[in-house]
Amino acid sequence: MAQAGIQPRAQSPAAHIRGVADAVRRRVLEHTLNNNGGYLSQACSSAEILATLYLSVMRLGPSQEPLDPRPFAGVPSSANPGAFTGAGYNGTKAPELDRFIFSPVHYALVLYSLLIELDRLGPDALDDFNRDGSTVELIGAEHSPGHEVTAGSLAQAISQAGGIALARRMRGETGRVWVFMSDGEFQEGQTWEAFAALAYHRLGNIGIYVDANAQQCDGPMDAVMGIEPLAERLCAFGAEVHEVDGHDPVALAAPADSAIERDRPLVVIARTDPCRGLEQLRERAPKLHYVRFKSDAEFATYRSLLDSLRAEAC
Ligand SMILES: Cc1ncc(C[n+]2csc(CCOP(=O)(O)OP(=O)(O)O)c2C)c(N)n1
Repeated sequence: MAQAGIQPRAQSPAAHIRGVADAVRRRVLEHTLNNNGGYLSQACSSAEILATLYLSVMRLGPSQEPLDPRPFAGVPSSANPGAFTGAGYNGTKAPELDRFIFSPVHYALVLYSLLIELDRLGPDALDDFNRDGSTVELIGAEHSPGHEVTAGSLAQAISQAGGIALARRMRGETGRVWVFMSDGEFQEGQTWEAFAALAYHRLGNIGIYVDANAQQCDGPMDAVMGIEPLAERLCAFGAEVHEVDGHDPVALAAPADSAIERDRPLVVIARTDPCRGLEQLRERAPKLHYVRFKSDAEFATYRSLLDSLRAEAC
């Protein structure tokens, strides 16, 4: 307890982001235990990146959507005026505000968990996860909370984000476009075509954060198809590139300084650990893509790990 007259030291913004990231990991672990599997290693690698984007980098307004997500209202078409996207959870669209484009949508559980920690979603929002008719999809889509585009076929969102950034510049909007990508998406041709277009159009109003966790679905990136030297390749494609520790909120936020005027895309390659915060997961490497616990002993181990992480957080 603080002594009378002595104020407890306020938490630094970086410590707050770290705390939120840890809470996201705990929620995703709990969900994985209760739902026979989950994209858990993606929470380990990306929690600080996404928390830093929401809490430090992006200029977003308050959520416009209900705490309990609305059910699916059909795909957008002229015959379906009721269709909606999940972008309202990132605030209203305004010329001076930023937009967020979430690309590797199998990370959806991580994003939903973050939105819960940030009170943009209610604490029970995961109750409908992966249920028919729910927008809280296992593989997120444009109607899912926090999502603006459908990008289940990886590497498509960067092209859509480029179009949005170009349109915003043509309209004279000052808000920026932020994209979250995974490293597996740099194995795909569309990503490089999109970067060529971003550089050609001198789009300085777009910033891309890459979760470089060195993993993809079939194992380590290098064992499937290596993408290095990623920074040099992106520089050659005309981007301004920074490589940072992807678990350090200060290092993550530094390149995004809004005072810097750019005429080329910004890329932050966040080097991350797919087992960060859950050392036990290393025993499963390299099979980390989708974690499903099998034996009673494994369930017991991870349940007690969750209990100790919760106790540490108190
Ligand atoms: C175009 C396309 N090819 C393949 C897939 C299947 N797929 C889903 S997730 C994934 C892993 C990709 O690795 P990465 O995006 O780096 O994700 P992480 O390993 O960090 O989960 C793949 C290949 C897909 N969704 N889209």
